[in-house]
Amino acid sequence: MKLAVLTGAGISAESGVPTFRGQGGLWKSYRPEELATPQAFRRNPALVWEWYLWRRSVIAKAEPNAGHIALVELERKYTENFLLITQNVDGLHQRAGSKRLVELHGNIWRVKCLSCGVVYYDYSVSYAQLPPACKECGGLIRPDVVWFGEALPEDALELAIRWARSCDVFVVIGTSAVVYPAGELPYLAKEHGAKVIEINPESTPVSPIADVIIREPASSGVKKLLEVL
Ligand code: BJW
Ligand code: ZN
Repeated sequence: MKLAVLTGAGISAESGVPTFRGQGGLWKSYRPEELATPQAFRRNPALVWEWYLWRRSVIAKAEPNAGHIALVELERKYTENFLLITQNVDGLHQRAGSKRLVELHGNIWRVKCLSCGVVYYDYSVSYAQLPPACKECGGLIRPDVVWFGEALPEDALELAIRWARSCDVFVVIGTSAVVYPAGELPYLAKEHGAKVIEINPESTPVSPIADVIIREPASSGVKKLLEVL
């Protein structure tokens, strides 16, 4: 049996990392759609960096929760028949011990230089000046994440689509599933005959096509999943 799992911000909510939408989804009254865009960065890179540094500082203090850890157990059980597909940029799955994962929206702990193109990990939670400068060439750097209107990393998306099309069970955890193309993966899986399982305390656009719904927070929901899979 082949198992694919798609996660969103909701799996990190119990670690204290705010989700994007719904309660607590706003930062200084900006919506993510106003900050997570190349246009916003061009207009005001310092403001966008301020948001990312605030998020980094929250994530740096957070620990993986029972939901992240139960997914590591699932990976151990299913080995090469398991793939974790995450929209999250926080790195908490890796910190929990997940290895077989693809990041669809990049990683908040990586930066990319707009002048020389270098990509490197950078764990700073503050910089002497904003926006920060590239350590190689002094050019403007940006978070290496995927903003609205930008293409997802080709390899990661291809792999995610391949698994959605070929898995037997597709589990969707803690995502509003409104952001595409990630939000399309559960439908793709369903179309190809997979059973779809949703773990989310709220209903989402995936709920109507789900074969099983666990209306619970991720921490208890994924533990229940472990008992049945
Ligand atoms: C719990 C819980 C608990 C709470 N336990 N659960 C139609 C079709 C296709 C595309 C589009 C379309 N219309 C528009 C588009 C474009 C756009 C898009 O989707 N827009 C929509 C808003 C309509 N998509 C894009 O632009 C994408 N790129 C693209 O399409 O490129 C095309 C292209 C091709 C070739 C060349 C060039 C271009 C890119 C999308 C990038 C999204 N980026 C962000 C920011 C990443 C960096 C960062 O983190 O800052 O990704 S936006 C933000 O949303 C972030 C997330 O990964 C993503 C999804 O959010 P998520 O994870 O679902 O979080 P929430 O907050 O929405 O939901 C949390 C859920 O948790 C809720 O359901 C809660 O109930 C639940 N929850 N507590 C379990 N304890
Ligand atoms: Zn550079």
